[in-house]
Amino acid sequence: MRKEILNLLKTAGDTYISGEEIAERLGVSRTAVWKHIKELRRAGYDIVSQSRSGYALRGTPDVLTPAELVPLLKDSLFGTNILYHEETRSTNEDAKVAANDGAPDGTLVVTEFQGTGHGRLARGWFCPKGEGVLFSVILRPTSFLPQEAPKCTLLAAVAVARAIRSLGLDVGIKWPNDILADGRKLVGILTEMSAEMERIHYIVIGIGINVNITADEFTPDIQDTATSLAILAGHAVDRRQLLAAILREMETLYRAVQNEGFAPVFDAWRALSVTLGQDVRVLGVGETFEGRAADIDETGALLVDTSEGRRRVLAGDVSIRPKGWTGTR
Ligand code: BT5
Repeated sequence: MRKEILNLLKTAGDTYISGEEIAERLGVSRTAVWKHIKELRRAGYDIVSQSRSGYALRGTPDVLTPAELVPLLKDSLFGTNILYHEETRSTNEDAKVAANDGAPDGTLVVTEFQGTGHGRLARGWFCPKGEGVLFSVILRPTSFLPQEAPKCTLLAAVAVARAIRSLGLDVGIKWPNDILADGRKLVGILTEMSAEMERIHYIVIGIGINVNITADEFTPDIQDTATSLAILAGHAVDRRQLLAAILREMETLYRAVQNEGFAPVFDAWRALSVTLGQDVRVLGVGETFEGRAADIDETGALLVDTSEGRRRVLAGDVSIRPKGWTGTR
């Protein structure tokens, strides 16, 4: 009911709508309307009232709730099943639980805060409450095999990079799973999968974006390596519109992949890459080497030309640094 009242207020725009009209249109009592309005105000909606004219919506809270996202994701695959948690441990963990319980293709898990958000190799993902976009999507593709799942990281990176570039900000993709601006990390992507040899049960793509975090809010360990959209743009960025734009890009690419395979994703990825053509230092488990990042192959692996020939680098077990890097992983 609260969602319906909110929709009526949103549709009315600046004009007032009377309690009586709301009650009539939704088939409830005026007291019930008044109670829901009180609840909406408590949730952060700025609803003004005038005794003769009724109610009008003047401001919405900066939240990623279904009430805010559904209108932006009409007819979208990722708008059909939204699981929202104001706070949670990790949206990837939530998504895996939901997927094991049968959540459908396109399920979106979104939160304002993660207590134990994580990246690859159990590394942490940090984000103050309400200042990032933290979400995971569940995919149940039928058109490709488990060994192709890592390519979904490239798909997600292209979608996020495109949505951010449409804000007029210059970002590039660092192989395999980071989006960088000014050489600093802006976005992290973590793809996980449950599968048998020949069949994917589900893929979970988790994405963390630094949106309205200020420089002094980053923890000391990432102060010199992280950045946010607000830092780059010089103003706060609307998280709802950004998330909706990313999900639209992801859906377009996902549908293209289901129909024609990953070739369009690879082409787009190459064009947005800041890794290709660079001299890199590859920090593997127990081995380090240098070379020039030449391309990605048809599996999404990075091809690095070294003095001893071409090496194929798989995601998940390496860090890529500029040539000559002497720091630690
Ligand atoms: C990643 O891992 O970059 C993937 C991060 C994915 C996070 C999302 S949030 C929603 C979903 N739910 C989850 O639990 N995870 C996903 P990796 O390449 O391993 O990088 C992790 C490293 O990035 C950390 O060890 C830090 O050094 C650094 N880091 C942590 N938080 C950061 C931030 N906000 N901005 C930039 N760098 C950060």
